[in-house]
Amino acid sequence: MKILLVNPPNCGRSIPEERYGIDSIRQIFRGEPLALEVLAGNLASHDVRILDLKVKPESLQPVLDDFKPELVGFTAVTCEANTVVRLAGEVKETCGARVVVGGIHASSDPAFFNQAVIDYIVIGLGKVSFAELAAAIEAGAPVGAIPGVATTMPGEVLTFVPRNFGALDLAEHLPPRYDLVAVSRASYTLSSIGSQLGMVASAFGCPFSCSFCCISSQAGGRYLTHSIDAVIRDIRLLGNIPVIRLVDANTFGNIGHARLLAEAIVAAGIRTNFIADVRSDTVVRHPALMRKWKEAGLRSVVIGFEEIADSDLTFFNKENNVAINDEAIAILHELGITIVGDFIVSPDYDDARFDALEEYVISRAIELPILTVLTPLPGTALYSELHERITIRDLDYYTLTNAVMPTRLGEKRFYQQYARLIKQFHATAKL
Ligand code: B12
Ligand code: SF4
Repeated sequence: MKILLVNPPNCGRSIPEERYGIDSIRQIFRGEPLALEVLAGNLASHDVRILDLKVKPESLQPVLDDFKPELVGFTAVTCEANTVVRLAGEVKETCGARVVVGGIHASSDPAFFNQAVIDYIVIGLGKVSFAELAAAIEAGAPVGAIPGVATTMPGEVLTFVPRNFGALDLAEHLPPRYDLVAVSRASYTLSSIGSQLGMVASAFGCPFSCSFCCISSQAGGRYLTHSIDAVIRDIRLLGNIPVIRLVDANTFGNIGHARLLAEAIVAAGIRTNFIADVRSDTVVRHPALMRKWKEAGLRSVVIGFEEIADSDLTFFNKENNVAINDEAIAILHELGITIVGDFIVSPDYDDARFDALEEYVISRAIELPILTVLTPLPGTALYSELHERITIRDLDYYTLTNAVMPTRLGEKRFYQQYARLIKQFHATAKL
């Protein structure tokens, strides 16, 4: 069967830009569509192509005309959900292919895609369930019994059999099809250091449940790791790439596994720079592990500090505190590992809280601070808690850079302060 896997174009709307002409917040993100490469790895019996609309935004129509796919799969984060529905409509009009949607938004809020232009929704890890779906479609067999796959029924309540995710869902003996995006490879660069960036997955899901986070929907709340051999194989498949982003939400969720992986990278003679996500409490409890990883090439870590007061961290169910965050910063600086620090700016921020955040980030010398606006993403615990306060429900604005709830400061002032901090932090940022 001819299968086209589509990465949607950079999309999402910006309130500060549309209402106040502040155009410095919106960013263009590019990186290889690893989810689609992973899916393609388990579709060997089909004729599969990957189309990255983030690289070539206008190319859907010509590819549909030329390839004439029978099955089209879209991935989508929340701010891409409306765009994917629109593109699915184009697919239906052009070639009538069956359309499947998977990824973060489909997994967190599957009912959103219960629409006429979409045939199936894949919830959570899709490498095996999508292959089962494709096989069933090809054989003309019923798909209703495939766990993790919902058949759309517009106007009715969406039902599906939940999938009990486990190691088999990783099908790790089948590597990602990195070759399918070879034509776009040159554009997968890390703009802050101007070098090529490759992506590798070593773990899925996360054992924690922070209230704002949508990751737990991916593996049904479980934390699964790839075998060491599979990770080393994937790193090698990328060839000579100077920076590798380990895309896992939490690379160090299993300490023993993380230790063995660092040792295996060194033993394999792999020399590259890694960027990976770690929790601050992991750094504090396991500084020796961080040292080992530094030796294995860990250049930067992404840490969700989120907030600068313990009460806010408790509100987010972060199971962490500011003292631990500070200790982790000191350990990482001592090791020479740069820090990409994620902070969440609440719409409740007043001038004093913006100033406090500014003071915190500068005093801790966090190399690359990333500020997002607190956004209750559909499907998260935070959404259930705050959904009555939400005033903007158009998912185009769920880029994590818009306030979808009323701001305490005047709206213009809020975005001016937000843009001011981003500009200031990025002027001195390094990775
Ligand atoms: C790499 C990455 C990117 C890359 C590449 C993404 C791409 N498609 O081009 C880039 C840099 C481009 C990117 C951009 C953005 N990202 Co991003 N990104 C990630 C990251 C770190 C890893 C994703 C990944 O590759 N995982 C590895 C793959 C193998 O796993 P997976 O994606 O979960 O895929 C599996 C299943 O979901 C499923 N599946 C996925 N797609 C499909 C499709 C089909 C058809 C099927 C059947 C199944 C399926 O099967 C896969 C294999 O099992 C995640 C965080 C995380 N750790 O998940 C954030 C994340 C997905 N990003 C996020 C966000 C918000 C963004 C941005 C809006 C920017 C921002 N403010 O951070 C932009 C969106 C672009 C835009 N403006 O339009 C959020 C999404 C939250 C949400 N609900 O919307 C996440 C979760 C991080 C976070 N802050 O919480 N991102
Ligand atoms: S924010 Fe990080 S630690 Fe918390 S649930 Fe999400 S991935 Fe896990």
